[in-house]
Amino acid sequence: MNIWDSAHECMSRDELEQLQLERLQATINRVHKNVTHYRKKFAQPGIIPEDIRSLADLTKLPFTTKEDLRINYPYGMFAVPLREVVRIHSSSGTTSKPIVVGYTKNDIRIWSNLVARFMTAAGVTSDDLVQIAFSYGLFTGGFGVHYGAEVIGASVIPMGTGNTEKQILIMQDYKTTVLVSTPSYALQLADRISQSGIDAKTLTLKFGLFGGEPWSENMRREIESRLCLSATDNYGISEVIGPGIAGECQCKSGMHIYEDSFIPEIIDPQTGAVLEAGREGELVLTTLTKEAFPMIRYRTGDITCLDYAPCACGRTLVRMQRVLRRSDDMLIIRGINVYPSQIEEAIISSAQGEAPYQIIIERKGAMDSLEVVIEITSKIFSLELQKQRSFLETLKQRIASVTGIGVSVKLVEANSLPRTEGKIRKVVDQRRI
Ligand code: DLL
Repeated sequence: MNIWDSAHECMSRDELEQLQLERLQATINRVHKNVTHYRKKFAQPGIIPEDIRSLADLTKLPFTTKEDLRINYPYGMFAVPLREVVRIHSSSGTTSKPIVVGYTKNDIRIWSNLVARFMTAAGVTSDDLVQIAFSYGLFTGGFGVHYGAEVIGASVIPMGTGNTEKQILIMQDYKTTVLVSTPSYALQLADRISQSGIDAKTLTLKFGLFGGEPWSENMRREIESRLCLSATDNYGISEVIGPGIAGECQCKSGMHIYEDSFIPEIIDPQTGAVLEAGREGELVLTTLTKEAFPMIRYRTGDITCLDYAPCACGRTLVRMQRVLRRSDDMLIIRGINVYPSQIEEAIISSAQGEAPYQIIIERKGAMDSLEVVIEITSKIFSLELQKQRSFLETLKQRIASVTGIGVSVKLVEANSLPRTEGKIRKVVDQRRI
């Protein structure tokens, strides 16, 4: 089993903790000096950088949340002047404004090498042809994985998302050996491949690297058998870096977190208390090597647990379990983060007031679909049919523009949505993964 950076992936715990402490102190110094938000936040409990003398002192620092990033939109959390920033990405899934993240030249170099780690761990080498079916753009998936694959020296096919027929054609003709996508898109590809009468065994796929959304062991088995490849999980979050925070090795028993670049903590999402190793809770990450956009104790909202036991692959890095669920109400639809409150705001502004509604998420075949069902209020009822139609159309467009996903919207009779103790369950997620 190849290891991309054995010097950092196989360190002894002592060496690793020494390196983490040095990098943590340097990071805290830098953000204290360059980011007003952190300076003010640290001042509340009266912390100065010199107070961080051991890794345990990290818990003295306040958490950073999505809300902090939103308030500092767009560049308030940057720790370098914009002239040093060479790339900007953003994260979906907040109400109103997205979150803007930046990278220096050195950040891109480090990021690419982190991606190269999980790709190598999954089995990718310079001999491979890597088809990337993540979107290229503000989303960190496409470019993030692309640069990592190039660092390995693999031949990259930058397909982007969608265009499933063409993806399959290219897979056949270019002899793709590695597919990188969301797990749900891999299943969609598998559906189309079998519908087209193609025998997946005749394809040249060896590895599938999947991430960006939750999936399960069942899904892994299904993807592996239907696409005839070995499937591994990898984890990332735009606010922290993008893909390249953690990835599975071929032992497939948890994702190694690149601890020389990120300190993971698990907290109780209700109390914020740090939990001991092995307990399930919310993952909190602190970056150790990022220049443009360092994150101190960022609450990811992802529920998982950490395993420090040695792994047969030889890496000494802690492993995080699959993301079990979210600590908040964020939904991931076709790889895009969506908050129900974004949809609610669109409904209220289109209906010019409250309207009872329900959001229903289903997986039809391998495809996630989201339907918004709205009860007819007297305001909507009083509209002529033509106006009702245009209300639905406007609402659909509004939701698509704030969330980035296409949805269907339908009107139903007043009081027809099921209620428990008078309340409508606003989000019904019927997906089985
Ligand atoms: O999804 C970054 C990424 C791109 C990761 C490509 C892996 C591959 P965001 O759009 O900011 O960034 O979404 C981050 O997606 O907080 C998790 O809830 C979820 N997520 C990401 N990877 C996994 C995974 C990218 N392997 C949010 N399993 C995170 C489960 C995942 N959930």
